[in-house]
Amino acid sequence: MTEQSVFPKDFLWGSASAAYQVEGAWDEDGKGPSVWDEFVRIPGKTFKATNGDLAVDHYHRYHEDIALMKEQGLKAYRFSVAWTRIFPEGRGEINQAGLDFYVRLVDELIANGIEPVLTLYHWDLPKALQEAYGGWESREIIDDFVNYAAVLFETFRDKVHYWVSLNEQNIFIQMGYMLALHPPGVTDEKRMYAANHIANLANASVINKFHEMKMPGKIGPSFAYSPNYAFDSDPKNVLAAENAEDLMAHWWMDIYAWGQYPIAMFDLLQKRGVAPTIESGDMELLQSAKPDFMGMNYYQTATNMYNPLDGVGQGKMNTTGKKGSSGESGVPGLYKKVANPYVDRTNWDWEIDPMGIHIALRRITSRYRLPVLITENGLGEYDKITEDHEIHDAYRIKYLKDHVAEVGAAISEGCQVLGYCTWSYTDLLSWLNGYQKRYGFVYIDQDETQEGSLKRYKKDSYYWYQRVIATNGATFD
Ligand code: BGP
Repeated sequence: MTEQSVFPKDFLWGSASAAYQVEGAWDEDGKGPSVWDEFVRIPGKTFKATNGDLAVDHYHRYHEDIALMKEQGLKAYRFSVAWTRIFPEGRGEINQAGLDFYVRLVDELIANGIEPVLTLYHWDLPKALQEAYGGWESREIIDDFVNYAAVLFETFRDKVHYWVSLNEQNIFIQMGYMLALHPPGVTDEKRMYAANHIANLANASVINKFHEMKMPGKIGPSFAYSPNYAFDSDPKNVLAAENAEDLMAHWWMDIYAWGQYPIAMFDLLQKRGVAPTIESGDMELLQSAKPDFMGMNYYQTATNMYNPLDGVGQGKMNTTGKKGSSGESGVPGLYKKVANPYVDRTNWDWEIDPMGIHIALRRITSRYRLPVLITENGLGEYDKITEDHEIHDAYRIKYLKDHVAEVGAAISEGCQVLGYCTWSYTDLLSWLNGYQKRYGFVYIDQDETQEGSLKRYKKDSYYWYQRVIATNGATFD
């Protein structure tokens, strides 16, 4: 317990979600299909073939969900807009019924004193754009994305003050174009870097549009940052960690903040023939776009070792919740990710490293001098509900408490942190891990076969966060 809060008065104690993972109503009120609506229907793609058709029915129950937020004292709620509700085909005519849902949602949040944090893109690309021109692989997407964003900017100009442009570009690009675990299910390094470059241009264009429209508020991307450590002080391992930090983190964040690709990695990818094609004007555009903050999703760190040219490549991911079922992975010649002997891990083999969030904040602050909005942090676990409808998630409280303490420490060292959003508010669909991996403060009665009443129950962590918010982080024990 700390006596005095180090958190600024207006600190955004928040929680987050994403449209596809909570809303359901996948084809209601004129919504068009997204690439995820299609992908989940391909056999073997998601855990037990779970999908977001119904999700946790937030589309119809947002009223009740916001009432729970209000009771908890939540200061901010981060959600994403489904592009396909606004433009069922990704472009063309606005679907007013879809836009109206978000107007109601935002109004309800504001009426309850909760700051809306709006994510423009959390992976549910309109299927029509994927089919028309290959989605992120075509520069045509830049105008369509800007046009879609501009509709939201105009609609919510005086209501939404915090905007996230792209959620975890590093994840959706790598999962979509290299690991084939997300749509469009491609494995092609050259295409991955090409699509990523176009996503960079779209991100920069949207940020510029926001500033050109003189929007009263802040905008930034949300990056999934796993700070890289060296396994030990063997210089080979230290260099491996540098490689990993350059290729897995600076590759995106240097572009967001500076409009520059890391020198060594760009050179290497060029020699290997997979670097993105830079057209004239691209770098000028990237350099002109200045985010107002760096959004950071933090879950874990990555520990690295030297990986020879004939070393490990992509390893097995644990999407089943069987601890220890993931394999080593890496990039031959650059680094490989190994288990950190100093930290524990979750049942999905995500390393639990609270000090890592502190290190992440320090690194971003020193390198980019940008404020940070923590847009996600949380623990995915199995939760059990008792007969009295209680959920004793002490492990989640511990996880969050330890992370919040480290955020506080980083603030007291001079990092400017705008807010902290947990992942997630209610339990929700985990893209590849189904409904059994739970993250919320609010338990949803629904098992991994999607059976259940969808009733909401408060977990112990709900009350814990309520106290944290009430004392502005002065008390988190
Ligand atoms: C982030 C995503 C979220 C969420 C979270 C938890 O990468 O932005 O949408 O899913 O991770 O991940 P998972 O559901 O795989 O456990």
